[in-house]
Amino acid sequence: MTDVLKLSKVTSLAGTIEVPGDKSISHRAVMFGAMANGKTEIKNFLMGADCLSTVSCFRKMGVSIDIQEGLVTVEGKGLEGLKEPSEILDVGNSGTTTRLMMGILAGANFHSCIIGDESIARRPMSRVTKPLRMMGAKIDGREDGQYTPLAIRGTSLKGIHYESPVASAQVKSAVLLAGLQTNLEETTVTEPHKSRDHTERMLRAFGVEVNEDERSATVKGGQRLKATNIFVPGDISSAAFFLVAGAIVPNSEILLKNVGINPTRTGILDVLKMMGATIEIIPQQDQTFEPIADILIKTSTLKGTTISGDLIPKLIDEIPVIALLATQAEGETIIKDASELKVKETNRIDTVVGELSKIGATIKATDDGMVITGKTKLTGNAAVSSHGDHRIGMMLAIASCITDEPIELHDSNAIGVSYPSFFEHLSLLTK
Ligand code: SPQ
Repeated sequence: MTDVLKLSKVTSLAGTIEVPGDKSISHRAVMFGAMANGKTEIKNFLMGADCLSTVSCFRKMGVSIDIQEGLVTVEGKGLEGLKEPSEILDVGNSGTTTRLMMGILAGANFHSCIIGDESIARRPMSRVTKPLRMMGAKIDGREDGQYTPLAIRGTSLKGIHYESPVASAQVKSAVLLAGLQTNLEETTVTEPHKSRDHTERMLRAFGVEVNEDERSATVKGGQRLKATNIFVPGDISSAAFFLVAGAIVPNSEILLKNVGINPTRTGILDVLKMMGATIEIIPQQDQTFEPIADILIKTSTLKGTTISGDLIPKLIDEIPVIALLATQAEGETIIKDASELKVKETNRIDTVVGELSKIGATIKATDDGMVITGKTKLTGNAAVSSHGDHRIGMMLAIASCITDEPIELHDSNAIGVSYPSFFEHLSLLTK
């Protein structure tokens, strides 16, 4: 993949694709496999740069991880089997690797250092450092543990009940993973809105008891993870790009196979329905503890909507491409309660508004989201950039399918973070 791509309008998109494995689930499968006793086989693992960063970090802690096409085998030796890394743990661009690993390393019996790329260095880590310190963790980093590089001196931890100010699966997971390392104490995380629950589901698959109610999850310390085999469903966050493409490109019909439809992730499907899209969800037999469906999308007549509250955590990573969708909907689409967008790989309010404005969208930033007025003709004829953010890169590539003139997409390599076969799939569907 070259780093600057010239991308042009297509006449239609049609066909069937299977998007790669879910990024959130792939990370957790490697981490939990490494923490468990025995061999964990992971099918349909996402070979994206972020998940490979997780693999590399756990290899540095002495875990044997074998990668064959689509199959990853982790030889777990239990939590006590992790070794002090002699090198710095480099998380690359991955917030999930950073934050979940902080929870694991806080209770380890060794010292470790975490570093990442320049985007990671800007992302707030105090949201995890703070509750972990309440549990007794010894974590240091720039600005008192707010930013990487981080240094973690593993120590014994105590259980807490943490009221998280943000709905964040990364915060929740880090605290629960640290909680598993306490001496039989209970650890609970309560969130303002429920975030994705892949950690809770997968911990159960690894034999851990997790109690949940509407906005809380609780684990008891001292539980051991038992190795298991994991099938990773297709990533709905990757599917979202082709769901939007199918809805906005004329004469299109796309079938997406084996997409994960965990209800904590399906906000994009709710929004497509709210906006009037022609979409069919065909449930498939679950191969795992996560529900799966095939999804059929066709060119649609769309109307604007309001997206806020509980729905936001269910589609937080899809907002860039939902903004594009809204440019093709009649009337106003209002996205609010989404200030978390400011602390992703980029400030996704600024990058979405900035890049879509360059190609003719009527979009304005607000304090906690954006307002898009449609339906607008997207002009193209501009140089746009992913700004190193995979989701911005893919959103712009889908936008190019309907721009009057071609666009020049800079920094397209970022797409490899979560969807290395993105352009292959796009050309497969292009008629
Ligand atoms: O891993 P990273 O870099 O944080 O990735 C992103 C993404 O767009 O792929 C966010 F920028 O996804 C997060 C997501 O936003 C992955 C994630 C998880 O696997 O637990 C949870 C969400 O973040 P958060 O902060 O809401 O917990």
